[in-house]
Amino acid sequence: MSVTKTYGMTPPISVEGPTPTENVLNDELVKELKKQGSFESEEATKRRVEVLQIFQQLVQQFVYKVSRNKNMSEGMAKDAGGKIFTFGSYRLGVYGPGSDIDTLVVVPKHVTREDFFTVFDELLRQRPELEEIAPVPDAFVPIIKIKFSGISIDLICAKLDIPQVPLDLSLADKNLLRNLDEKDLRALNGTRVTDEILQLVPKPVVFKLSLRAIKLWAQRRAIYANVFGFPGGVAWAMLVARICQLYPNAVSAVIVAKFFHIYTQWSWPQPVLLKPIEDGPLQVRIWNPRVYAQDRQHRMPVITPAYPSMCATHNISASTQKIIMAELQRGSALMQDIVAHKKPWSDLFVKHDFFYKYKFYLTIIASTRGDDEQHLKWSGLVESKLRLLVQKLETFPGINTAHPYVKEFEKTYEYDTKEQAKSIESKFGNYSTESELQKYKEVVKDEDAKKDEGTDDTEKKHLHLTALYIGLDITVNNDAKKFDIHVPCNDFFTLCRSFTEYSDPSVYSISIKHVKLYDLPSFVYDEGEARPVKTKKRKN
Ligand code: 3AT
Ligand code: MN
Ligand code: MN
Repeated sequence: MSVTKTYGMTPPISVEGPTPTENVLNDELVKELKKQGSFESEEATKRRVEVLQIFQQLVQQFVYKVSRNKNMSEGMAKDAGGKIFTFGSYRLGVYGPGSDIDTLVVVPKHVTREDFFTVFDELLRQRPELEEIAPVPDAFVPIIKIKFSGISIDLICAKLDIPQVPLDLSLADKNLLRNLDEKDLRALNGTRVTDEILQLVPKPVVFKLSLRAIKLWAQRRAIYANVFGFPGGVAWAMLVARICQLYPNAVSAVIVAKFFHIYTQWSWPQPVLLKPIEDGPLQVRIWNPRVYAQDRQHRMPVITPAYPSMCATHNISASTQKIIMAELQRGSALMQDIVAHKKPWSDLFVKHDFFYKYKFYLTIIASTRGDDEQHLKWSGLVESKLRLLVQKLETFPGINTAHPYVKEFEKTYEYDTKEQAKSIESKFGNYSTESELQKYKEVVKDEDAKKDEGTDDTEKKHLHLTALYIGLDITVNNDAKKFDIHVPCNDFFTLCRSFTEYSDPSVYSISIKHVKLYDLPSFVYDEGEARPVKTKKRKN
């Protein structure tokens, strides 16, 4: 069972198998991950497999139906095929109880994306197992989001330039990418990358368990979020995969320890690669810092293995790099004690202290006087631009670090008059004024809310608020008031407002509030979590 083949760009560091102590440590890791709720039950996993079988059949029905509609013979229509692939956490084997199944539907050339949003959509709606459906045909990657038999499923579609898609089709061949449009290429990318990562690790079982541990750690430490300038799921997977290549016979506990050891020592911006970067048949850009100045800006490049190779971590900024490195240091120090059995694994997974850590915070508030969908889009846009504000702030004199938090906080209030809406906006997000918000009715989103909407005859207007946070580590020269960040904030407003659909200030607003540590609102703390305690030492 011992692996001797070389995986990756360099020979392994060690081909040793585990010692008895390492095996014990590994068992303890499994036990801790179970305790933390990382795994779902066997029955639930069986249900996922069954649902995927149903989807494979549905996709064949879909392709058959479209083929027949286009006057193909019975036989040709049957042979046209159609196949599902998965990507995301399900494919990587690191899904938990709440995870969705990210599913790619691959169809032959005569089936269009429009067919996917009409014919396939219709087939889905005929199924009794369907609980929710939300098609988003105009997204960057067009998608149908559904809930089916209690499982969330993201469905995306890719059309290949071949007449038939048989069940044994593999997406590994880069020639399959010829003659495809941008959207099809993007849809295929997720599956091609995850498939290849799994091919490039010596022991997939060891890789999956190690990734589960790293993913849990990164989530707890609030450094898992591509949009906010941290690595996302694919980047963390590749980082773990590279360690697996370097220690092909190690158990997951050892991989996790080496992960921290190696990435604290890494000479960034040296890229993390799982194999040599390949050339290919398309006119597309491949990551290459020697050619592209933009690629030279990447601070901690982690490169996807599937053609066309890209940097999965281009969002990392000076600040987030500093934060990631500090977390890696913390992990590395802890791992020394965990390996020595001086500390338990649970210490590695302790929650972050973001809302205790800084003296000053910026609260970025996106608000909408309108419906859920409008707010979802507006807050999504603001969220996607936040890292640009971080990048401006971190170069601002006096700011050492601008630390974005990885989750948004959302509230919805009922209001009648403009003045009330203004008042809610001004009181929201500060501990000293939050009690004054109690006079407004908070709308709590839940499963039944949607059903009630039609019968709601009060027609109350809704104000949606989303708060995002940036922690500031600043050097203030005795007077905090001299510290004026109006310019970067205004630039950020202008940027968000430059999208004409959000230019109406009576519907969409954006503001930034400075909040001191002790004024942070209650909603940033979990239930039972203590508020930060003032220490008397400080003068102001
Ligand atoms: P979960 O276990 O589902 O929480 P995951 O890693 O599967 O973790 P997602 O389902 O959110 O996470 O995403 C799976 C992949 O889908 C990751 C990325 O390649 C792609 N993806 C997710 N969100 C977007 C997006 N907004 N735009 C483009 N691709 C996306
Ligand atoms: Mn997923
Ligand atoms: Mn998903």
